[in-house]
Amino acid sequence: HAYFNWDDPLLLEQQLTAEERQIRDAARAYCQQSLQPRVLGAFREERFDRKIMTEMGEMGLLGPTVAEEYGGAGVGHVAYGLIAREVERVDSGYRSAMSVQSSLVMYPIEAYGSEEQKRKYLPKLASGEWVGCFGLTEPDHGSDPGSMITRAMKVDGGYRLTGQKMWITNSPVADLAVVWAKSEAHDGKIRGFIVERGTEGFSTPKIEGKLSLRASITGEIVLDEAFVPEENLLPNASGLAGPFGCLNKARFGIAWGAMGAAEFCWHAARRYTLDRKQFNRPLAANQLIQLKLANMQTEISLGLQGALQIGRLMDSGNWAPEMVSLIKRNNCGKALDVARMSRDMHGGNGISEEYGVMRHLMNLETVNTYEGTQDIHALILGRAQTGIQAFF
Ligand code: TGC
Ligand code: FAD
Repeated sequence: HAYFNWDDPLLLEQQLTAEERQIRDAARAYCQQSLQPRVLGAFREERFDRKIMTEMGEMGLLGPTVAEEYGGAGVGHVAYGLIAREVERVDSGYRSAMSVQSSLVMYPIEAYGSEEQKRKYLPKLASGEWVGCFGLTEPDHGSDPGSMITRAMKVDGGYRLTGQKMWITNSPVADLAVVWAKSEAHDGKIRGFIVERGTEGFSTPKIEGKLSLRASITGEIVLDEAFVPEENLLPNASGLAGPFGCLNKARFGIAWGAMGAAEFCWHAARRYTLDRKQFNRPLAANQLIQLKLANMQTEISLGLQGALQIGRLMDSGNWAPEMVSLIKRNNCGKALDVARMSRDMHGGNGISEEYGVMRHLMNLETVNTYEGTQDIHALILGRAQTGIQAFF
């Protein structure tokens, strides 16, 4: 029989292609060498280093599934997931910056944009020369984005957008925003607009004082009759299916990313309990500790296996959004449990920034909430199996 790898019990490694392993190894090297050393200061000082986007662009980590003719790498969803896992092994905030750019900005431009929009924006976004953000959530409409109040009014040559978006990753440093608004010229349907920095009536105040995702920059988008030319309307998306189409991709990446953060916390707990002695023997010699390590190993292996399966189904075009809800919900919740347990197993040291586990724990609170909360995904799955809508 096969040798049992404690850190790869279900042999994920063997299920990857040579190209996927190569992409993963390059991403891991960059993340460990360049991101890991910076994260402690960034989190402490609530600071996002804009240069990271340029570095990620150089490494080919932005929009990896986007076609090569538009500056992407044209690789599959599993490769994208593997990148998210490596980035989030360092910090969920860095993964946020990456996944917003890839899944929520580049993807909608590629999937719903005109040829001119793709040629104008995608290469700049792929290289990290430009940063993008995605404005769906509003101060009073989070889980229920269909009730948004941001409006687009038709005027000569384009639209005037008015409204406010809240909790927007990357917005204070973004060169462009993909903004979702109800358009009166399109029967009040939700449409996507590309709003460029410098547009009069468009501002992006930073949100300060986050206790989670401090290495990621978050802000508002304020639109005060901001003029958007006709050519910046995304022509091929109408209704909530537009933004949700992007969320499917981002949620899939998050399911992988959360497992990266969980793996960090699991490995840290194993190392720490092997090294630390109490009552004259390693903490890891106790049954209670081994039970916790076994639970971490089990949940992470199953979570990764689920994410891999959905990645393969996405690549073959044989997937449904509910599958993504299942793994986004499960993997975020399990990652949060693993991080909490690891923090506990580190004793007093667990609360210190030096060990990183409390930072992951705090980050995962956001990861469990954004892109559809734990309970919203339960309602999506509940509706799919009962046929009964329980949101309202
Ligand atoms: P519902 O009636 O279910 O659907 C309305 C229309 O949308 C279509 N649709 C989807 N299409 C593609 N993929 C999906 N996953 C879809 N889900 C729904 C649906 O077919 C329908 O189309 P049509 O053509 O018939 O109109 O809509 P609802 O209003 O009842 O929705 C309820 C609910 C809860 C499912 C939904 O609103 C939801 O998922 N809420 C969560 C909101 C959310 O996830 N927000 C995320 C904001 S972005 C973000 O957090 C980025 S953080 C990233 C980072 O920093 O990493
Ligand atoms: P609410 O919708 O008010 O939910 C509050 C609680 O009520 C939750 O527990 C929820 O599960 C529960 N609840 C809601 N409705 C129901 C119901 N029908 N039945 C039972 N329980 C319910 N958004 C963007 O558009 N772009 C971004 O880039 C972005 N980045 C983010 C970055 C950060 C750091 C954070 C914190 C958020 C970000 N978001 C972004 C917003 C995020 O998607 C929302 O916070 C999330 O969708 C939840 O919405 P809400 O905060 O309004 O919570």
